[in-house]
Amino acid sequence: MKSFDWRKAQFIKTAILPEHYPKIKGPSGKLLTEIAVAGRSNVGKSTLLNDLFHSKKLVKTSSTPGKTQGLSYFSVDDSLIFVDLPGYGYAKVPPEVKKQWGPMVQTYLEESKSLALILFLLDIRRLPNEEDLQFLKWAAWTKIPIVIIFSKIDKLLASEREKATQAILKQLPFDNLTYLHHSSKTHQGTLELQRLIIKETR
Ligand SMILES: Nc1nc2c(ncn2[C@@H]2O[C@H](COP(=O)(O)OP(=O)(O)OP(=O)(O)O)[C@@H](O)[C@H]2O)c(=O)[nH]1
Ligand SMILES: [Mg+2]
Repeated sequence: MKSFDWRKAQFIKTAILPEHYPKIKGPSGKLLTEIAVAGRSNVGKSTLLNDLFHSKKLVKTSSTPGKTQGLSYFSVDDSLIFVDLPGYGYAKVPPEVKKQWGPMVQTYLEESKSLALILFLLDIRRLPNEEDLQFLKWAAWTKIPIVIIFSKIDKLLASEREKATQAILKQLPFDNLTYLHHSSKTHQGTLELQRLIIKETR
């Protein structure tokens, strides 16, 4: 297999409507496989992408949560596409932007032609809320594989993680979910996640 360089990540564009989704083809002429990164605002989606790409600033992270309001597309090594989905649940976002979020994300899940994997982030310290469960239901409806990523695990002691994990899993309406633990601060879980992505998209 061709070796894969995560550092060769590039920003492509931001899109809102399906007619603006980039359609990037690989050497075989097929659309490149897409991976979506989803979760509430501030959960660490953009930071996780920078961590995967070994980059500090390619993906804009928010000092102002809720700033990522379109679908942000990135390519890696001309082989994979990552889509940083806008986060939900930030109180200060204007109502008209909030209203747009659901249709935009739902349309994306239905319309994307090459979506192969959804990385769904949940903060290890918080129980899922209604919006998290709503997103999971939409995602499950598409039948696209979902991996739950428990983010910011550096914020808990290793001894507290298992209990926190089980408490969250208990609230999710699905069994047999694939999950892993990750910290963009310590990079714990990064290699495991990269391997999982390669495996799931091959
Ligand atoms: N301690 C710690 N902080 C993190 C981690 N990941 C992200 N953060 C911090 O959490 C904040 C939000 O991170 P973002 O990556 O911007 O979150 P987001 O999910 O992209 O948020 P939106 O774009 O608003 O949807 C930033 O201050 C990050 O530095 C982590 O693994 N550990
Ligand atoms: Mg973001």
